[in-house]
Amino acid sequence: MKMKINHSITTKVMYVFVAFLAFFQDSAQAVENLGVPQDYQMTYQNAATPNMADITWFHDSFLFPIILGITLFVTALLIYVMIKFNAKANPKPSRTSHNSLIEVLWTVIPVIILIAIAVPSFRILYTQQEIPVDADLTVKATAYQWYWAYEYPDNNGIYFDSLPLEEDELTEGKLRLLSVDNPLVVPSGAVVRVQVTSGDVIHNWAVPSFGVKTDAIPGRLNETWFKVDEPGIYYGMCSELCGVRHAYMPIEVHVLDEAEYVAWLNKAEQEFAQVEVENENMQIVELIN
Ligand SMILES: [Cu+2]
Repeated sequence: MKMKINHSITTKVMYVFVAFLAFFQDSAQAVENLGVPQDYQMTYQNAATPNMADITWFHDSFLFPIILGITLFVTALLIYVMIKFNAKANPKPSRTSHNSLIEVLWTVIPVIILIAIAVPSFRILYTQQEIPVDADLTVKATAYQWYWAYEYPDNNGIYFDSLPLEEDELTEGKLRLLSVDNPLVVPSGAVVRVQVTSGDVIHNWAVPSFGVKTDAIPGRLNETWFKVDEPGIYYGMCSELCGVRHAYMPIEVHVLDEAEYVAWLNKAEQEFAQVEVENENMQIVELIN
């Protein structure tokens, strides 16, 4: 009897395990969704750019051990004081105050730690800010309540709106609150300059796997950059509270290899550029008249 119960539990555990494996295999094979949040995720998304790799290193391998060391040291001190100097163990407390050596140490050591943290921190901040070489491609992201619009100023002014898919538009592989109708498309391995601005209130163009988070401010052109080597789909969101539909302005970036990108560009120029060029011409004609 006992054996039988054990056996059925083992079988159930096996089934659950196999189902788990199948689930993860499925989600891995679905589409090339690379920069995407995972259920119960605790850490950063996988780095898609050198900048995000730097940020991940800075946080996981540099800052975290320092924080851990300080926390353990302070905890050990507290425990030591609680045991050694409680009222029972130490009924007659010493009235000592001031100790020059300790005071110098607890000032100098934190300063050294802060400087050690500041050096790599500022280096990463600087590389985020400065585009290392001439950008291969410039795109302009304009935020509106509540969607993004993308423009390719060097490609016949390709301009299109990027709106989230509604629940009933979500087909296989599309993600709720992340997939859009017209994603931003860029070539892999290219240095992409992103100019970010807004048409109404402050928004923020943020893609976690790129390590990019730039405010979109009305009347001001902010600049950031990224370079992604691995073709795939990467997701982000507006990251500045911008109104009731703040959660409904996702960012979807398709990174394509060179040939696919050129093919997309040709299609996009027909689909998105001409209308805008005509409109511009119309406006110029109106201005002249
Ligand atoms: Cu927004």
